[in-house]
Amino acid sequence: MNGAESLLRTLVDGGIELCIANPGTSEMHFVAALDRVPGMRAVLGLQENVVTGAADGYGRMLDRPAATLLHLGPGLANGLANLHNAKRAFTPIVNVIGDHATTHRHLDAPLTSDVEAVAAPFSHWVRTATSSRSVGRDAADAIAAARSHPGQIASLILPADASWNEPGLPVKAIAIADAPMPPDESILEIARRLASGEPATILMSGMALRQEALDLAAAIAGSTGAKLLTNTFYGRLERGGDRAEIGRLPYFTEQAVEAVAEAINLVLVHTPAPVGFFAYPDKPSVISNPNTRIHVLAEPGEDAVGALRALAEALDIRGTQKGASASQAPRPDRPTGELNPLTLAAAIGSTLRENTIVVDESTTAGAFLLNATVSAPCHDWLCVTGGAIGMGMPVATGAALACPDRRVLNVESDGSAMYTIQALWTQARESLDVTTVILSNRSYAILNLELVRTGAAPSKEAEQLFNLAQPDLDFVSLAKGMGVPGVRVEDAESLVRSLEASYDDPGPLLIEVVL
Ligand SMILES: Cc1ncc(C[n+]2csc(CCOP(=O)(O)OP(=O)(O)O)c2C)c(N)n1
Repeated sequence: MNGAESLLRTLVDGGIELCIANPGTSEMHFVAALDRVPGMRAVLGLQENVVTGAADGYGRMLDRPAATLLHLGPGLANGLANLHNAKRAFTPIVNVIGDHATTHRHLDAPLTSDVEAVAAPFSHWVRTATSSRSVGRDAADAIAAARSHPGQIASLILPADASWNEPGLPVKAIAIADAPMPPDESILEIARRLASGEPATILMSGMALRQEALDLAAAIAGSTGAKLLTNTFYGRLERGGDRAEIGRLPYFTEQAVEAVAEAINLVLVHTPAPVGFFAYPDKPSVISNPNTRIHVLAEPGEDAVGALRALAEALDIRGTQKGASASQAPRPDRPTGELNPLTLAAAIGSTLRENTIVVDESTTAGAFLLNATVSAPCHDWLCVTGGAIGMGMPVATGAALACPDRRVLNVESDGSAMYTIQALWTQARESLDVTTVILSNRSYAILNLELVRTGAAPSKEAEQLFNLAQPDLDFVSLAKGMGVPGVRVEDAESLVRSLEASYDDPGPLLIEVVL
């Protein structure tokens, strides 16, 4: 057995069943070994930011890592933006990054670079394998790092000779410890603060946005009068149906400041204290009121459900009633007429089906989506966690690979779509049930807003740089060229019909919504 095979066997033994890959010459022995190792599915992504984004979507849905296969420093560099989003989502991923053979590195051949240095800012764990004998151990350590709490990015650099040399020695999976509980004293202190009746907000993200944690938090909020909010962007929120409703901290600084202004106590669960997404000359960077006391109920690596249960017990709240905190708002009616952000949201809200996974990279045109879907049947909501656009189509692809029995609805603004549009090809090749709704406003619309908000002067150049018309992008043709059927809709009735048709028919479909 060579090093590559031992690496693959170790990955499979560690529960990694999917390798999303964009390989090159230095990864040939890894690719060849795939045939000899049952249990590993390999899926091709046509650019590395598709690969890393798909691994993010997969990990967010299953809470366990996929592997990526990337080609030296440049291949990794292409995938960094979505690795950044994955890191911000606490998604577990094991990157396998091929590199030149150890005997070749000193020659500075064209593809040579400092791969560790490229990986480091976007990884929690980085190691370069040194021999075929130790690569199995390295892989087991990488899996353990990725699966530790909260999920982590582990990057294992694989010199070609560590791959092709023999012997390779597979290593058994390392047991992962449960997430630790936060200290009792801090839970009791938070219970005292919440019981005092002082205005409080509980701000949540990470694993606190899963149903059990949400139900506990809603019971705590209901009994103490605290307000419940998610941070603005999160990896995955379980919502709809009988799940507890939770508001969202707004994106714009002044609205976010307003949302938490009254809190005397701000309780954080799996999220840092909120800060402005950007700095502006005349706006604060810190969102919370300077008089607010900030309490950490559970750090991202700690047990959020356990902490919320302990807090509920300390407050003498016994049990949660299923559905008690679910939204009572009516679902929107099927819209008719002109397509705009409101009718778009109503079309999605009125048709969304049970168990759909929504990947939201809708930017400005999606402003009403969360409200319009709050009373839809149970579904999951995935956001751009790190602000690096171009995540939606890859993450949707990975979520569909993770959950083949669920429909993925990717609501995707047109500018963001163009970063990683080749994800559609993987969706077609793997027959994935992904409905992509392109919000075609032919603009980087948010940048027009931000130009004004930063106080920069509007200019002709800016107008030109934020405008995606001339030529108009033809998304239906782009999709067709990658094997995905597409339809362009120009009124709300057609959008509703196309959404329902896509939910009924297996495989991917792209719907271009002309706004
Ligand atoms: C990787 C990356 N590059 C550039 C940006 C800057 N940026 C933020 S939003 C945006 C345009 C978004 O346009 P679109 O997706 O069409 O949404 P719209 O604003 O029109 O709703 C750009 C270029 C970014 N956030 N991330």
